[in-house]
Amino acid sequence: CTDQGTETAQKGKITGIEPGAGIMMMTEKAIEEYGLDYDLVSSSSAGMASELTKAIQNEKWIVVTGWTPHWKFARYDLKYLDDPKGVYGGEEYIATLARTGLSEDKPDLYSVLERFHWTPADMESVMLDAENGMKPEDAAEKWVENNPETVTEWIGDVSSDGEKVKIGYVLWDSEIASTNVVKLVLEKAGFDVETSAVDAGPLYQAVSDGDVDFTVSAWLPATHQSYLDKYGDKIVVVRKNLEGAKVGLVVPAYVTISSIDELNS
Ligand code: PBE
Repeated sequence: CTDQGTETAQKGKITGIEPGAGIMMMTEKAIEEYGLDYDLVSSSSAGMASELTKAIQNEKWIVVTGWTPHWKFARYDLKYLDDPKGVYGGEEYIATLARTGLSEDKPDLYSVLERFHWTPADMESVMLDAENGMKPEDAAEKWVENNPETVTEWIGDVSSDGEKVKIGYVLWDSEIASTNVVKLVLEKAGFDVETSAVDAGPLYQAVSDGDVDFTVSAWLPATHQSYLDKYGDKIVVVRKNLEGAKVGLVVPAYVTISSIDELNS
């Protein structure tokens, strides 16, 4: 393998993110199903991104757990490795999940959630501003200011006098972006919003226990399938809030292989 980036130091390693992420379980399965001679090393979303940046600066070989929407595709020339065994599923969507009883307890809030949906380009623009140095709240504010009609449509005729709302999420860049936008929109509608960031497992647990009102962070049908299997009977799927998402193994374009089954070659 001398032509695919000359450095082989990172070979044998897949740079991962938080252990509870669906993409980490999928990657363990990919290592097994493709018989890969690789270790999945867990990290954080931010840690994965900085290792990717470092590798690209030195044109080093690297493979990371990646997903779309994500700012990294705007910033770098990257590609997904083909997945002929379909371990990473196909097209994913992001869904809003509510605790049971939310539509009866807080119908105004629930109606906003029934309307909230946006596009990968929307989410990516918030992520990119945050990556370029804006605070996530400010990046969200910029998007809200630039999209007044959409925001007005989501809010509808809802006007709360400070009803308390709890949103759960995970510190994945995509969910930092969406959660900050939804928080701001609900505040515009008069709600008193609290967010809490936890790992994926505890997030599903919190929605099913009713410790949070909702999350906009569910990746389906494949990525979080095991969580939904475990907690789904006490969770309400409100709607898809983004279509056209994807997860998989991602490499810089200068890495010459194109498929997961070439990783051992
Ligand atoms: N992600 C981003 C998450 C969902 C959102 C793809 C890293 C995962 O569970 O894998």
